[in-house]
Amino acid sequence: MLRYWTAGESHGKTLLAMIDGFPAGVELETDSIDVELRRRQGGYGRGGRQRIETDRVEILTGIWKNTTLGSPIALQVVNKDYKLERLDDIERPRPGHGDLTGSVKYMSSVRGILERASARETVVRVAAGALAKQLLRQFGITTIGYVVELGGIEVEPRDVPIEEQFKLRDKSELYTLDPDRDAEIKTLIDDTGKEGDTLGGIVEVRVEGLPFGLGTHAQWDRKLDGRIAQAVMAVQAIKGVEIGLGFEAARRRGSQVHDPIQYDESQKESPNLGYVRPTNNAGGLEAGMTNGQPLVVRAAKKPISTLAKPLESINLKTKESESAEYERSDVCAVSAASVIVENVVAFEVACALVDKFGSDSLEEMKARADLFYEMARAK
Ligand code: EPS
Repeated sequence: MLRYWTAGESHGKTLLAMIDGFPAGVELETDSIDVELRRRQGGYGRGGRQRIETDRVEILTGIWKNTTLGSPIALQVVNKDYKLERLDDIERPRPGHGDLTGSVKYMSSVRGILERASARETVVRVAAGALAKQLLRQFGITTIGYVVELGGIEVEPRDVPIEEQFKLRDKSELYTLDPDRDAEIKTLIDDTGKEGDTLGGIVEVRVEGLPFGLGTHAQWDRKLDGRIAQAVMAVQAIKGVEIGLGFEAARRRGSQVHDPIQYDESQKESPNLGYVRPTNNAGGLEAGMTNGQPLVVRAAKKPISTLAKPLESINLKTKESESAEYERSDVCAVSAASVIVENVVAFEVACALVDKFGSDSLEEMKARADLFYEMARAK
C-alpha cells in the first residue's frame, strides 16, 4: 500500500512529506522533481512569496546511491520565508479561508489554522506526486496538466499528441494549450488585481499509457474514480471534480454518453489490449477501473480567498463588523493548480499501480505487469 502524509506550516521552518510503500529499485532524478516545483511556483498572477522562494526538494531518507530502497521516503522543501515565530495573530477572519471555522473548532489562534491551511503545503504534495511520476514513467505512463478555463475565459484543450501538448503548454505563461490566448488572459488578471479581486478557473489532467484494470469495482474505497476525486477535492480551493464528461453526462441520453466497444487486433500489444473505444466520454474509468483509454480529470478552483479589497467580516474579539484581514496573496493561482492536481492524480495512479502489481520492487512489479498482459492477451 502506497500512501503519504505531509507536515509543515506556510511560514514554518520546512515542509515535509513522508511516503510509505514506494517500491525499491527506482532510480530517482531529483532534478525533474525540482522542475515540477518550479512550475508550481509559476504561472501569471502569483504573489510576492514566489519571488522569495526557490523551492527545491531534499530527499532525506529511503534512498541509497539515488535509488529507492523500499523503505519510507522522507522529503523536505525548506521555507526561505521562515518567520512563523515573529508573526502576529489575525483578528478579522477572511471569508473562504479556514480562519473562522478552524479557530473555533480548535479553540486556537487564527494564525495556528491559516499557517497549515495555506496552499503552500501543496509544495510537498507536488514533490510526492513528482516522485510517483518517476515510477509511472517506468511503465510508460505519462501525465500532463493544463488550464482549460481562467476567470470565465475558456481555452479548449487541443486534440494533438501528448508531446505536442507539452510543447504548447510550456510556451504558455498560463499553462493552457493555446499560448496565443495568453495576452487576453493576462489583461484580465491585471485588471482583476487592480480592483483588489481574485480569479479562479478549471484545470484538466490527462494520463496516457495506463495499464488495463487499475482500481477495482469490488469495494467503494478502492474504486480509482473515488480515490482520485478525494485526492483532488482535498487540494486547497478545489470545489469540484469531474471525470470524463462529468456533469455534462447528466444532460445527455445514454446513447450519447457511453463509449462503444470495438476490437482491433493490431493494437493487441498496446496497453489497451486491442479493446478500442471510438470516444472517451468515460474519461478512462468504468466501474472504478482503468479501461485502457486516457484518464481525463477536471477540477474547479475557486478564486483565492485573500482579497486586497477585503470582504465583510467581524473582529473576533469585539464581534463588531469590520473588513477581513489582508495578507500578501496571489491574484490567481490556477496555473499552479494545474501542476498540483496533475501531481496528486499521478500519486493516486501510482497507488493503484502498486495495488495491482505489488510494491516490494520495481523489478517484481514489471515482471507481474508483463505476466498480467500475457495472460490477458491469451484470453
Ligand atoms: C503559497 C504561498 C503563500 C500564498 C499562497 C500559496 O505565501 P504567503 O502567504 O507567504 O504570501 O501565496 O497561499 C494561498 C493562496 C492561500 O490561500 O493560502 C504557495 O507557495 O503556493
